[in-house]
Amino acid sequence: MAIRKQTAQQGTFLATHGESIIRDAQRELKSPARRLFGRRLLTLGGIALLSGCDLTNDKAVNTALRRISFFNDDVQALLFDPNRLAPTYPESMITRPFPFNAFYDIDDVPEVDAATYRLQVSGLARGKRTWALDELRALPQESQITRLICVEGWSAIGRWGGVRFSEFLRRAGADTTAKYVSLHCADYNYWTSIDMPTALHAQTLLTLTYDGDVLPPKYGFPMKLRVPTKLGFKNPKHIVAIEITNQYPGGYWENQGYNWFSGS
Ligand SMILES: Nc1nc2c(c(=O)[nH]1)N[C@H]1C(S)=C(S)[C@@H](COP(=O)(O)O)O[C@H]1N2
Ligand SMILES: [Mo]
Repeated sequence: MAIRKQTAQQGTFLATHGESIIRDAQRELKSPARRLFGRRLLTLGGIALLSGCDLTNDKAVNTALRRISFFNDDVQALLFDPNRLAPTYPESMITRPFPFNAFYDIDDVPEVDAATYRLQVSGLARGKRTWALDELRALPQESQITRLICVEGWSAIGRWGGVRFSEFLRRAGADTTAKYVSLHCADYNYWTSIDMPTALHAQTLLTLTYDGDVLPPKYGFPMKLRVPTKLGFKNPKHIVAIEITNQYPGGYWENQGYNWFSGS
């Protein structure tokens, strides 16, 4: 499938597969997974982020969400430019309080024990396989303020800090010519996967903090992969295992009909 191809081919991806993506979106609206989302509007428009429009307020976002549903050529060209950075924002624009979202209620957020926590790396990697939290905290950290866009039709701006995922993968000895990175979570087998160009993207961070403090449980303690070029559901929280692989890994939502690419 075209969505599994590498960065250079992503530019032409939507031009070729736009119709099937629209079909996917229509299927989403009918799928049983849709019901889990309650009455909130599901829109494919989340990927508007990636359009690089200047999404500085909710009105602009909504306009973008509407625009995207038409999938005109301009939007397509913007969306799937792999060199494009997700927009960043000033501190004054952070959404407070930042929303919580998962496929279960906030009361069911998993409690991960920091002392015994280990991140496992498997698959096509020759480096260190098991990482304790302190070892991850000792890696070079950076932070960014970006917008998380949920496929359910809301978005919010937040600040996350952590290790560049490309840096982590390098230290883990990952084979960066592999096609996919899959990410498995502590909460009831949630998982997702991204293509290697996205994993290596400069803004993809393995985050350990939210707004300057240790990432709280609701936002994914001990760690959330922040991928601002992708929809919210491709930003896994509570990651416990990372696999580098050439086999298409799918994901929790992806396997229920969400478009795997879901971003730029
Ligand atoms: N482990 C895990 N990660 C997850 C989810 C989840 O249910 N479990 N939900 C995803 C979805 S749909 C969204 S929109 C964001 C929400 O992140 P937040 O709670 O920090 O706002 O987390 C994503 N990552
Ligand atoms: Mo989401």
